[in-house]
Amino acid sequence: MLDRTAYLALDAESLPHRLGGRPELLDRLGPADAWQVREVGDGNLNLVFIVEGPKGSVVVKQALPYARVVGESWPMSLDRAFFEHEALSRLGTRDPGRTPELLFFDPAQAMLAMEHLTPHKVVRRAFMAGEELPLLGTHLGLYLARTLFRGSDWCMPTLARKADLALFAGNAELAGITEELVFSDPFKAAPLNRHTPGLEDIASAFRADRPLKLAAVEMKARFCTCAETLLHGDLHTGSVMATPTDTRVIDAEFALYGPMGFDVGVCLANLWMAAFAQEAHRADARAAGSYSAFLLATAGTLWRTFEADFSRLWAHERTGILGGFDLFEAQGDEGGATVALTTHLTGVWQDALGFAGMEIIRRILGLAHIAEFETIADVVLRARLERRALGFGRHLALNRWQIPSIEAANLLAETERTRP
Ligand code: SR1
Ligand code: MG
Repeated sequence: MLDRTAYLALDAESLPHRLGGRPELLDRLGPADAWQVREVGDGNLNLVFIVEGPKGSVVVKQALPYARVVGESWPMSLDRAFFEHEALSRLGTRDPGRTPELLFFDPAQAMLAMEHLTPHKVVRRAFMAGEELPLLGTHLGLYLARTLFRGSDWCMPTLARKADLALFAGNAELAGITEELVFSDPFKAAPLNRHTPGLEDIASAFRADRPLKLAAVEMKARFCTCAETLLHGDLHTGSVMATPTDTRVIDAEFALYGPMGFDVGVCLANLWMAAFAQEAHRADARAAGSYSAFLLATAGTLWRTFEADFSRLWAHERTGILGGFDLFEAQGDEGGATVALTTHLTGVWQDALGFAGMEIIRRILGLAHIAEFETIADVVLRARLERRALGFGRHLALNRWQIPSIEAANLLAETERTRP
């Protein structure tokens, strides 16, 4: 058990004194007495500091012993910083260059120092500002294919995969948060739930909606029992930073072994929700339509890139215990390997739609909302846009076996988004 008696939350004033002896920081920043520090964390859990010195800048992230979004009444293990470090190390190896460079990890202080991504913006903020990120869909599709494939039994040596499965099973507290907040709370009168005034009828209808609750139970069962690969575990657009030419994935403290479709579905859901919110963020309907078209095109590129790169990896890196080269290619049956790939990708797609539906519903009726909707001051407009998104989320969850393609899903999103 790690001794955390010396743990002390950082603040901007004490940071240079406390970290000024770290060679990794002095190399990057220059002398500590010239450091400028600001706390910039706007997530639900942690402290995040940008530290600037004469030579450069870094980010220092520290876990708090409680959930920042709720306060000290919700104690939370500091071990999540350990799992974030372990996960980012692995994800960065599986898709090199797509995560920030890690500088040091201090387990006793639950603290991680990393590259300061600049001029990158949190993608959710870029979406609200109407900035187009032309490579985002390609980069995220590649990231998803490489991390999900290379963390699974299709690729990894099975002993290493089983050891990782056991390691990340220790992140049970954060897995439990997802299990409750995503798959259970929105479908019952949970104390932490909140919603925009005007959505009482649909919130109540969802709590009484047996097919939807059955879909939630099915998706929760997939999440809890299908330990297929190492997931980021919280891949919404606040966990991605980008410029027009670069994309980085951050904030991996929810990492766990789970179904591939979870990361894909959460990511797609956040692109779709950004489209549903556009009417409130652009000058007119035409501008909203045009930016939504970019968001849906990004979703399309993401999925098609994921499929293509996953298929490439399937052909060349199927070295794990599930590989099956001996059953197919080694016996001249390339077609059999292709059928296995298609079956697998169909499963990932259907899971992704189900998880996307859950993510949309929980971001509107559960505890943790998204800035695209939350910043809409006109609550009548906000409720109208959220209601459309809820209808779409429900449709995805209930019809995940009937939506054949990303183009079909995007068409549904656009139809719901423009519903009178
Ligand atoms: C108490 S944590 C609430 C949410 O914030 C994180 O980013 C996850 O999405 C979690 O569900
Ligand atoms: Mg986060």
